[in-house]
Amino acid sequence: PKTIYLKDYQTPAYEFEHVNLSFQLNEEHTTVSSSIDVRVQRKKETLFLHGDKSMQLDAVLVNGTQVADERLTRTNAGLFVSGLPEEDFTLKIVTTIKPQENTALEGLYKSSGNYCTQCEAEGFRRITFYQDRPDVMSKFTTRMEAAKDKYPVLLSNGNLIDSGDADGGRHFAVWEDPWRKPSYLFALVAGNLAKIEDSFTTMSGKKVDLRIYTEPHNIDKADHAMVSLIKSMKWDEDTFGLEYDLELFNIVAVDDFNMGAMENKSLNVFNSRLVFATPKTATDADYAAIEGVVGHEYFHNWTGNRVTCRDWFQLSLKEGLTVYRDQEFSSDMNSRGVKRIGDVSKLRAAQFPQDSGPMAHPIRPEEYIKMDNFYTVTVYEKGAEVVRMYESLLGKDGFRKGMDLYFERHDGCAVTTEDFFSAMADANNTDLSAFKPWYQQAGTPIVDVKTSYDASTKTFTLKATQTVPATPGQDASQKKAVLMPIRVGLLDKSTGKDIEIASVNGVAQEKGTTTAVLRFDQKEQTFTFENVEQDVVPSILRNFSAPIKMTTDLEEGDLLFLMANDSDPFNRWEAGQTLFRSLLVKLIADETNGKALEMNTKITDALRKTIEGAKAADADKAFIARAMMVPSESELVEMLEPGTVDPDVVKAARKFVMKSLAADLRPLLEETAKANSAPAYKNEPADRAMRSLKNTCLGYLSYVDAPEVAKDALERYQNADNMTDKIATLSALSDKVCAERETAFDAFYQEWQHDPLVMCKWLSLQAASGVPNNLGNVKALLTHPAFDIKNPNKVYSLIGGFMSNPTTFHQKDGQGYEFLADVILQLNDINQQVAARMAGGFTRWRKYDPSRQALMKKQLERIIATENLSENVYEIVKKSLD
Ligand code: HT7
Ligand code: ZN
Repeated sequence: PKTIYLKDYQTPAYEFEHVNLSFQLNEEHTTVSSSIDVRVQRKKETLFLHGDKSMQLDAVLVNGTQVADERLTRTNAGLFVSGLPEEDFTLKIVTTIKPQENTALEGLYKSSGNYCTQCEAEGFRRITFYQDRPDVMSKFTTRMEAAKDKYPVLLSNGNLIDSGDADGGRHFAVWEDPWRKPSYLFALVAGNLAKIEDSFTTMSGKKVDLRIYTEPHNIDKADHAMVSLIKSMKWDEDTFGLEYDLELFNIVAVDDFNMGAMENKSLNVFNSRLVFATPKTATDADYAAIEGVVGHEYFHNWTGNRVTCRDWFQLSLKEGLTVYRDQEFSSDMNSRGVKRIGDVSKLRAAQFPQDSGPMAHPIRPEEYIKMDNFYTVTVYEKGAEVVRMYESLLGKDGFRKGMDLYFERHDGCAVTTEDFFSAMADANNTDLSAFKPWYQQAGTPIVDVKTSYDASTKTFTLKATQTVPATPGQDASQKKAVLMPIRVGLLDKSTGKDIEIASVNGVAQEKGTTTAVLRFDQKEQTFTFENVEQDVVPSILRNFSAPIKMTTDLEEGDLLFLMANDSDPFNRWEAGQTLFRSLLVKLIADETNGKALEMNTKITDALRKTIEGAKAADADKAFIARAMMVPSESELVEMLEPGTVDPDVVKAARKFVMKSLAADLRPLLEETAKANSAPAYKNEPADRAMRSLKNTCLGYLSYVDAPEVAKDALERYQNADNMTDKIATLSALSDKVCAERETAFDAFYQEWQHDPLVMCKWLSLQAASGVPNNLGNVKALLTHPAFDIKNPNKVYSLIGGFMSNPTTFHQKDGQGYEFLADVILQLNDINQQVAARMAGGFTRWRKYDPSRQALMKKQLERIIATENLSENVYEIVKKSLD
């Protein structure tokens, strides 16, 4: 496999001005004709057109004349065309493809009998031969023709300019997109679809028609997505002054989709999982995810489509920025603090492990074999954190100025992360050069902070050091100190209130400042807060102002104090998490050394106070539910030394904490669950918060060893009137070996067997279960009618759920590993993107104890030795073994 390097980037020698596409969609094959107006930028160069080997090349014509065979060279990757005219010319290409046989779900394929496309990153080259690279931007006109009865709806990007009947019971539609775009934003849909419609009037008074298409039997599930779309359009105008630029915006939901959704210009294609929602079929978390992703794809219209990426190394330019935008949107629509806690939890559970493993890469990677493998939590989530740091450093207004300049300079262009960086710096007239390593260095910076108060000088001092660990291809000595904002507040020890911060290092702060933003850009740096009248407890890294691992000299008492008093919701939560983490790391060591485990009762008491807070009239119940959550096993694994992790020990330690808390707080948990059990479902913020709190209490109570617990959970399951509560009760039962578990899971199956998305929940709950011999259950589910290996959602639910279940996947005899390798090899021939995602289950093999390491390595070696391994899987496995 060939590695692509950022350093090899070259501008295209030929520009594609306009592309006329024509699709003849037939059951046996599809014919694609493209006619391209080519502009010569550099004469005499050979033109390379990307093109997958699965396509049949029927004809290549230049200015209407067939190109001689000796001027065409076809390879596995595409077609070289030489001897081209030195003046602008027309290139015509005809190909034949078979979408009905496409199981990779890239390019043109069929889902539930309907045609749809997925072109990002490199799917367009499976449709026709083309310069399939984001810096080639063209105006597209698309004509499609298909059988009218089977495919009554024909859609593409832009505006419908013509339509009508054709011979043989067929019909056609012609779409014209007035905006130049790269091929990855092209989309086509043809099928039997129903729609809901609404409209939005933009800030300059233009009416936009909004349509969501689904298969007819699901059309009653799209209303929440439509409301989310309208909210997104309004939010982008209010927050960034960004208005929609066409008269039509379409969303199409499809069942078979490799990722979440795709921002094709004016024709977003969505995984149906991120469109369909009714209270009976979707959880509160699903509703929130739909709102966030509908927003995300809509926001791409400016950050991604109007301003796009020069090359795929720049992916974070659009993805990091758009994730930041969707996070802000969701924060404005819901509770900001709770949203931030959720986002940071995700970063810690998924991105931090990636950043310290064999797949670690900077948010702007420098090389790849398959671009698909770089749609990662690093590019997306860490990328969003990097954007958030500009906002922290420059302030909200400064950030907005940077965004305005970015659009002013680059609208209609394909640009780089460097261009974004320059817009931010130039708009604010500030030197941000120390910020650049965020784009170049992989690895999570480690920051240590020591604090002290000097009563005689009335100064509070914070000494910080930063290091970035070694990552593949970058040793620690190469890593530079990087500029990061550290938000700090100081709490009066006697009142627990924030004090006003007068000045730091001699620089006066704005009047009324209670959170200072420190610019930390040296390996070692001291920050002195002046005029601090009394000793304080510092609240450091408020709102998680930088994506780092921080240690401090704060003691247990300080953390308990912050947990009770901090005005910053993130740090109030974080103080509790820090206490839980240090307790759990100690318990893991004790369990490893055969010592008896002991609960820290101060933590129990603090948690009791937190839960009791729910009785207050103004209680933030969604926050309390979050604060009750004990760090996940994957977060704990990350804290342990490489080569030492025994997942059974981690699980035992965590279970001990859950059981102790459940036993000690049982009456309070029961009382809180009862007080927050609403008589009937409502989809309002206060009701969602109550459900979250109630279900967190029930989650704890499921750790109580008493027969009435399972009985109560089953009863609650039977009485639940919404999916959030159904899933909460099922998961409370899922680790138990009891008749109630079987009854509830069977009832769920009977009720929902015909709804594939609900069946995904049923599969993932079982895959995540801790019951004995769960591997046997997972293997049996592979042949269950509810499972379908060709459907990514089903694979992510069952196999993804199994991979993140430590007891089942890491079972000591290695059978879990062998099973995953079998599935990866099966998927390798069906869907390479999904196969590579599953191979990610092995990347952290060096974290585990020697015997598990050997067993996982054996499977990685088995996979890499397999013939016909896709580049996608090869890259992940090779990098894991290196
Ligand atoms: N920009 C979209 C990326 C995407 C994708 C990438 C590779 C393979 C399949 C895919 N489907 C969608 C999604 C987004 O970030 O908005
Ligand atoms: Zn995106």
